[in-house]
Amino acid sequence: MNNAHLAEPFKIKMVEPIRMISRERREQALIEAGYNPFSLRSRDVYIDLLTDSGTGAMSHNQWAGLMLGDESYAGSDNFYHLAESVADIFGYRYMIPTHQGRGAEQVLFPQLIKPGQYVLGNMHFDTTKAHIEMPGGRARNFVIDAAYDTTTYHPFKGNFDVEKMERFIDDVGAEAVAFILITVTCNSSGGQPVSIENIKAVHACAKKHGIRLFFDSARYAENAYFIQQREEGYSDKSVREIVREMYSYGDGSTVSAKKDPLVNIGGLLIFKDDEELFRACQAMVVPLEGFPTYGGLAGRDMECLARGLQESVDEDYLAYRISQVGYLGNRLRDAGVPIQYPTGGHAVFVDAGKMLPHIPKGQFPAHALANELYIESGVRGVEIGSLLLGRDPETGEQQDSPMELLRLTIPRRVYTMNHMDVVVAALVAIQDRAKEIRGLEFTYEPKILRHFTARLRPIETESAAVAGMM
Ligand code: P70
Repeated sequence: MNNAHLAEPFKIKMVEPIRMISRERREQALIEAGYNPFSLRSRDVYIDLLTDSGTGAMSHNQWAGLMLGDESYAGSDNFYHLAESVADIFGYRYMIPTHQGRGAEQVLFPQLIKPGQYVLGNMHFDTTKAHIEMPGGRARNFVIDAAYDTTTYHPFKGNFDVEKMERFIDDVGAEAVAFILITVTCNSSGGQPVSIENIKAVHACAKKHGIRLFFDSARYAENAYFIQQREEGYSDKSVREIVREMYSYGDGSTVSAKKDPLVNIGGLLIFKDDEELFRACQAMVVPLEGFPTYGGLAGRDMECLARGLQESVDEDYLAYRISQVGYLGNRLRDAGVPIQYPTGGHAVFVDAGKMLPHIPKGQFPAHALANELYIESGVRGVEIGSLLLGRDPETGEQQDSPMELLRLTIPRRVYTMNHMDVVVAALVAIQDRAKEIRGLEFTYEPKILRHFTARLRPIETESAAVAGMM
């Protein structure tokens, strides 16, 4: 059953051509991009696995909704439809649309964080961490140790080590903690789910200390699907019911709608019942994002999102989605390519630290692998490791990344299994000459979120030069 996969629960009505440019042109394109796939033009990419964010295909129902956009500045019909959909899916009363997930972060976080306070999470993702640090907060991760062991199976590698977090709160005092943030699924540990049992334990800990609990929601439906498949007592519950239960333990959530809710742009800031905090955020959304009934989105975008939220919990879709990602992971694993195991919801994470042990962390092995993959096959992946983690904002030292991963992120409803096979063949070919791949150094290093715009070059070493002559 290892390589079994489900057929797509949709048929294709419109196609967008993609093309592969020659190896020579790919090499040239990468040099021009400063050895950073983020700076490649998308027309030079064959299969784009940079992100699952905003890259999904909308359904015909969503496209139809686009035509029903009510572009009134205030009180758009689509806003009210979206609020209904949010209440239906998450069970939350208050909703503010934002242009994307980080829009919600920039509105909410300064309301909650006093300089020097901590925000405790399983693993904070990049823009989230930046938005914690901008108002003077300090991001701390408490994911279980099993998350860092890519070879060993654990059903919920996104779980918190709640005891460790308890000890931390006891040490610093509850008043030094701004809030707790559960990222579902846990992107940085490999799109790994958090169990209901763990969410409950985090909730109990937050309650005991009088600390607010929020979700960072990009892949909540994939998380709920894993709970249904893996957690005792949940196999008979629907994904809808599980999502409702997950959110019943939180006070609110920032949502990147560009992932599970299947839209190309959009975000949400939602609250269960805290009217005061909602009002404070509503006031701030006006200067930062837009009037509270559009928050940076067009009416038509809100309509697509209202519909996408409903589609996100469709179980035929989720079964196919998770099976496609699993298929890529299983085929790579069968071929001996080291990956985070089990595969996550939105991506396969190749363990570049294991695949390229000759490249030190400071020379970004996963980024070197991303570049090699592009040269080999025109496939664009993304580094999730030292380059993304960056420097400690207080000391300026490179932070120690627990893993060096190359993320192969699968856009929703976009590529077929044949595309997955192309990716497998490319990585298998690279594995045979992994020793020749060289590390990288900066020629330009931006101060914040450096991975997006950095420029780099391969390091010339004696052994690399010798390898190059062979
Ligand atoms: C991704 C993108 C965005 C994100 C997220 C979580 C758990 C918030 C946000 C911000 C970012 C990215 C990374 C590498 C390449 C391209 C894009 N994640 N919370 O792909 O949401 O983007 O809507 O502002 O994963 O994982 P938004």
